[in-house]
Amino acid sequence: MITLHHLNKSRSKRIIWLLEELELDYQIKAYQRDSQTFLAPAELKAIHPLGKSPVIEYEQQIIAESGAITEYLIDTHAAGILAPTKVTPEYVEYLQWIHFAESSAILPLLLRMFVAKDGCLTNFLEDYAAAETEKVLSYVNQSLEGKRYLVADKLTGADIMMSFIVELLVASGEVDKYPHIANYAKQLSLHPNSFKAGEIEQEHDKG
Ligand SMILES: N[C@@H](CCC(=O)N[C@@H](CS)C(=O)NCC(=O)O)C(=O)O
Repeated sequence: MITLHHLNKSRSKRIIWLLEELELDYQIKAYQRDSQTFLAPAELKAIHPLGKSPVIEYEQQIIAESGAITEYLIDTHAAGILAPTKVTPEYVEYLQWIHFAESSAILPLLLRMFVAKDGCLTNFLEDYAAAETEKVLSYVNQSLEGKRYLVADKLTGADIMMSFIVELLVASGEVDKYPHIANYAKQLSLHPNSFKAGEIEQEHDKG
């Protein structure tokens, strides 16, 4: 049995979707963000020193980082189904998107959110975050032209990882500036296990 340490309104929804997609036996231990700071409660630090979510307990091992959890669970349970065959050009593309989601893509989006939250004048950060956001989103938009999924015309872990980025963009109200991302966002949200993950997330959100 896998235990998912899940924080409300978080990247952990990716892992709910993945676990549902893989039809694995799992339980959710839910945590709520602090209503003022939006940070995770201290209890999560007892699970992993960073005190962040998602974290899974799997066969006596604690695994943090949504990208690592995604790659590992797919490798062990769905290689060739939710990932292209290894040592192929599609597999390289798949890896790039998995890592892109938690590196190049997330950084400018978070910077922009933090700058807006602070509401201060910045010398450099606001323009940098805006320019980088435009750069990464234009790249994603262009990459999705004429496609339903990012890689090999089928759902892979890369789409599950990118779903959080796409949801942030939808929540910001700007998705229509990027028509191919907008179509992709709609398509992913209607995916049965993505929809189910949204319902499960709601059930565990007391915020
Ligand atoms: N790179 C990590 C990021 C984990 C992360 O920052 N999670 C956020 C939720 S989306 C969190 O736990 N924030 C609460 C906090 O930092 O206190 C991953 O992909 O899992």
